[in-house]
Amino acid sequence: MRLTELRVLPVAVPLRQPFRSAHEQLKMRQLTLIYLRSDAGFEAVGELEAFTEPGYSPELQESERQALLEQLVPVLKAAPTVPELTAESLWPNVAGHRMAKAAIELPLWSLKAQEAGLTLAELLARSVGDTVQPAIPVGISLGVADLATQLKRIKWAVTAGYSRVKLKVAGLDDLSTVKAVRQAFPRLQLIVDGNEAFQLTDAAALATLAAAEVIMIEQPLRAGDFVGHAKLQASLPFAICLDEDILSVEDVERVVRLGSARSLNLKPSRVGGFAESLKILRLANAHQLDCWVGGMVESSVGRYYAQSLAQLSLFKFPGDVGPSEQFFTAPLSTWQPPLRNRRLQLGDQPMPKLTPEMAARFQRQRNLLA
Ligand code: OSB
Ligand code: MG
Repeated sequence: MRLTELRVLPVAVPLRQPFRSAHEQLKMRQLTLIYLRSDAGFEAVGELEAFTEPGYSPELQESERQALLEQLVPVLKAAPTVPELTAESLWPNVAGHRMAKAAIELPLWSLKAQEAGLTLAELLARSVGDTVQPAIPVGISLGVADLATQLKRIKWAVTAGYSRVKLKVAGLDDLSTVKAVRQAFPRLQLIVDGNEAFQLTDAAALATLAAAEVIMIEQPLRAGDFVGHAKLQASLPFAICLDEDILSVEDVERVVRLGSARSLNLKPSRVGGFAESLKILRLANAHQLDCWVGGMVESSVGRYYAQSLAQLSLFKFPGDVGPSEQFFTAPLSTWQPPLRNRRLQLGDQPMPKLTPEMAARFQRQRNLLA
């Protein structure tokens, strides 16, 4: 496959309501869309999913856009024939910048799927010898809020067809909210996301969440603290799931060796693309680490990639991959799989196309491969 066009379009999309985590409060989602065209005339759009605040990751929308424009695109321009579809083989001499690499690597997989006459999910499944689920149960991630707000949101989410709820917490004070939610919803599949807000000395307080029958807690401690997470996991009766900590398959090897977690939140853009995601999925599966697909408050463009990955049968637990309308009113693409009969219906969705307005904005951008 040879690339003939690459165009870049920064956008800012307002959120319906602010999304709060222990890291930040998100009101406006800045994204950079990447348009690719191959010599066979196929088109795909990717999305740079870095944030503008440095809490979740040191990779920022501006720094990664710069890395993409100044480091990644020149390499593609010099050698536009795409070799093996891994960030490693595409940019062997560029360290880090995983979200920038993923913004190009993911749509390259979409181009390859189109060339092969497959859906993206089918191509991903073939690469690991797995099958595709045409419809999947999905979860929803709810930002930090008071009890009354969470109860209202959960009622809406259950009615809308979500199968599992993730409550974000920003500290010990929010644990009582989780327990009260359990009282109101005795049968809800419930998980908690700490986004690094806790310390090892909070272990006993966190263990009280067992009474609320939470299935897992995501990233309770600071990223990098694999040893601390192993100690905490040994003292908790429910699973730890790592998110911020997992940037590569080597991080998962460390989790296996130390026992830092029993579950992984897998985000293709955080780990630098699908090739690394599939390596992680294989390793996690070999070691009974329960892997599920996370979200990055993506537009429908980014959700297409996360949802296609989540279609693999290897994923057993509902991901944060519901419709992007949860966050945004104005869609950027035609990719809008409906949540019906408590399943996201992905089986009969045609490849996403940009809305005419977005397509027109792209055509005015320079072709960086010309
Ligand atoms: O910690 O999983 C997280 C959003 C932004 C940054 C980090 C996280 C999240 C979410 C949202 O939880 C998940 C989604 O996009 O639905
Ligand atoms: Mg998380």
